[in-house]
Amino acid sequence: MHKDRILILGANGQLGSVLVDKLRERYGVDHVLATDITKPKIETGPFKMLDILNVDRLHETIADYKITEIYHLAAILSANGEWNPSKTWNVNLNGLLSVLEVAREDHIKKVFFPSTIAVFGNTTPRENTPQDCPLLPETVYGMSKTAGELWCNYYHKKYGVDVRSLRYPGVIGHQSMPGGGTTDYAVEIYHEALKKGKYTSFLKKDTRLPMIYMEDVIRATFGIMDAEASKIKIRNSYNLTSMSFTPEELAAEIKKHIPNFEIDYQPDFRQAIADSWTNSIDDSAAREDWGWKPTFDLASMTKDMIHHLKPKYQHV
Ligand code: AKB
Repeated sequence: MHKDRILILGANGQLGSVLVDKLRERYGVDHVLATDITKPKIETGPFKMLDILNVDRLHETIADYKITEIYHLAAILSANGEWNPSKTWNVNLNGLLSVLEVAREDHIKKVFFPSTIAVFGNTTPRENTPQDCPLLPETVYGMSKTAGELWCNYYHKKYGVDVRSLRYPGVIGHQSMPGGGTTDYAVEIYHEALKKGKYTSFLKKDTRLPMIYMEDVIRATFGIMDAEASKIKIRNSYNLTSMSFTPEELAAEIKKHIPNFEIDYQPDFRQAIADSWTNSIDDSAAREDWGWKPTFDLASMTKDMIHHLKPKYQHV
């Protein structure tokens, strides 16, 4: 049995709900404590209601469950974040600061912090975006993650906290729905294609964004967390990618499986957010430092998504 005991903050989200089960497969059900501010739809092991801004409860939880590693996933995403900027800053940035401080005081062995392509902005090179580049994010979510990356670097350099981070592109998976992001269209489209045979995209047909399949995101997250500390040379956050496509290209791939599928386009406020992000990412630092390599492309992801989602909508 594994000695490590894992705490997941923000366990009910798109990634958290999948990561909880993957971590339980690796560490044992009772070694992974899932937490969030609301109850999960399905409990697959220990769960506790926990607000990341409540530092005393965080300390208590770590002591009670003898926690050794933290995955801090709680955040308000790019689109939802724009409805309440100060709340988004508070949850995303002050939440991270409480986690880092608690990790330092309680001698947590490793912390995972997801960053995002939302740290990029209009001054960032748009193609093959380098690891080190100008960051002038346009959303509060992006601002909070950019500042968060700097705080991770600071806590590592100053206090030796072993915090590791990835700049996630848009995440696509059949297991869960995203909540309030700009890349959400790339998950919704599969559900609507199978349910109704048509989808209205809130991004223009030629908006190219970096994306990754859930299986690869889990592999990347375990890849960086399993690596020897000496291999993690970047302590703000690693660029990460797998593929880049537009809504039109994604629709064309779906049409190969659902020939009658139709898409139309009604861009909303999320278009400006997407336009401020980059088209493709250079993740060679992650590949060189700790061996990152994606396995899914647009075609294999689409095949797998449809294979998993089809039974759900068969009788609709
Ligand atoms: C969002 O669209 O806000 C997220 C992200 C790219 O971080 N999926």
